[in-house]
Amino acid sequence: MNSGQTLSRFLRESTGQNTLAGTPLASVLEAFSGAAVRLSSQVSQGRQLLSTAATSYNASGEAQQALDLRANQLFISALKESGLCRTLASEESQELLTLNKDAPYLIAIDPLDGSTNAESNLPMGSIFSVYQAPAKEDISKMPFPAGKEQIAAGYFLYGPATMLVFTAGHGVHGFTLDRTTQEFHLSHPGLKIPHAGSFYSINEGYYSLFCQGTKRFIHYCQYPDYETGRPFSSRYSGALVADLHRILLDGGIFLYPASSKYPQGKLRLLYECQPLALIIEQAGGRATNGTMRILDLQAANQHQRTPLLTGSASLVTLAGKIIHPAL
Ligand code: AHM
Ligand code: MG
Repeated sequence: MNSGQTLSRFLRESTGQNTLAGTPLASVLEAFSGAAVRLSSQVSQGRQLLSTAATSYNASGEAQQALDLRANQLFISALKESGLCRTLASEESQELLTLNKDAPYLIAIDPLDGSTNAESNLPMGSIFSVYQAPAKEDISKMPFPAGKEQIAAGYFLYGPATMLVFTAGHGVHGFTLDRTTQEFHLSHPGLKIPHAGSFYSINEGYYSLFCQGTKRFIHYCQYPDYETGRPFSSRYSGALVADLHRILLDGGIFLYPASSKYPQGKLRLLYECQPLALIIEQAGGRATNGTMRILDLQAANQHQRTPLLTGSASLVTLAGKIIHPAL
């Protein structure tokens, strides 16, 4: 894999171990990247800073901003045009959508993650997940299988630069958007998360709402210890994609645990936690809900929430033991 190679070339020309090139899955990734390039340029135009009023509410009861709806539309039309997405689950659509009858893939997306950052001009992201559609689908049931059945997953990070990080089950690759050419270039081939790390990422404002186990783990992160490099540094941006990206590159742990405000956690299993769990596992890390592997879970409905602990393998294992010592 050539560092600097463009995404279009990577998706169209087979070289070495790249078995993705020219496949229908590569066309889905092209559709995602086309929509994300458009979204990235809209985010950088700054219209969200001029008018931020919420226009409606999504299935989780959260305010939708114009940018959330725009992002949803961009991904839906790109996927529809690809002809490859049978069923779409989106954070911003109440119900499952059928885009192309008999198409080969089921797709789940969070079109604009961390959109409350929009009005502060802070990072945001988009998350996606791809499954093979079953031969026959019982439309009365949730068609999405357990997270470990994902055939690809990725995220776009709209930060100072726009990045795509994805896996199609053979390692994790990071591409960076060159704004002048509007092309993604391979900047982070074969990403691996450090086995340990010194960042922890959690909304500590909810401290009093956490269970004793989560409070114990926060104390662990804060307690000085030369050997493990503690106290760890705390980082929390309010955009999962941005926080997780730092953890992927530098090591550490991201937690969005259960609290008395969100007894099931806040993040959604299907289109936030499972795609990110696949990326983190492919990079050598771990992702659990505290006791169970995220990729072993199957969403009972598309907006189901789950607690999430993810990042460096050693820290996620330790956090599970500290938070749930009896298990
Ligand atoms: P969103 O997809 O509606 O933006 O919600 C998910 C976001 C995550 O990006 C972030 O980690 C979390 O919500 C922040 O929530 P909180 O403000 O409760 O910490
Ligand atoms: Mg989100």
